[in-house]
Amino acid sequence: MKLFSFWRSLASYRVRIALNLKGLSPEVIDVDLMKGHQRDPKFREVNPMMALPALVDGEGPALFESLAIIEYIDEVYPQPPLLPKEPKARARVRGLAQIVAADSHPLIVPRVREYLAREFKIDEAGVAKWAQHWHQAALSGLEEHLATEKDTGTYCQGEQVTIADICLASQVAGANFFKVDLTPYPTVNRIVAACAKIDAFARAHPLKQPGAPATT
Ligand SMILES: N[C@@H](CCC(=O)N[C@@H](CS)C(=O)NCC(=O)O)C(=O)O
Repeated sequence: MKLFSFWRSLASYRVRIALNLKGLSPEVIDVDLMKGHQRDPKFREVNPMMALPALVDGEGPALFESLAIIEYIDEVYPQPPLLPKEPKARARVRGLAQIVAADSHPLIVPRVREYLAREFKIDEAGVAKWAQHWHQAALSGLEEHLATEKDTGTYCQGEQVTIADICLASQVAGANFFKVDLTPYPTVNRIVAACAKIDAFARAHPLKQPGAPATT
């Protein structure tokens, strides 16, 4: 198994957590997003969207999109399960995960920030404000769900670690990269702190990967 990844990539972080939870240790191939290596023709053959992560399990072509990869891993390596059994609980977990992976994260990836700067001449502070805004929008929605819904427990969905927790951890890591004040989101913070105590989450953290700085 081969994982195309980069320390700072939040979508790769999500997949690293899932792999760790399943006890899988793929060969890691680093694609340096800060040097634009995702646009190299060789990587474009792996993922035509020029984005991380990509996973090759056995024969290619590579799997792409973090949530699709995580559900693949969960189907092929079912223990421990990353989705609850009950249909409404599954929909809730997928919904929480998609607030992160489908609504918020796509707005702050390097290609979007680079486009804002290049095409609209938005300076570094303006781009940071953009990223903070979309982080705050997602965190507010997540906090409201998690603080008010009876299904919330130690983790997003009761006592089971699910795809929602994986995505929540990536949202908070990204918010820290962009210096977002996390104090308005106590339930999010509580759940992410519980996840951080799990080795599979802790080892997968962006700042624990080779090439990462000590702090951002
Ligand atoms: N929706 C995709 C996001 C993929 C994505 O945009 N990944 C970022 C890193 S977290 C990336 O490689 N970006 C490259 C770029 O924006 O140029 C997923 O969840 O896998």
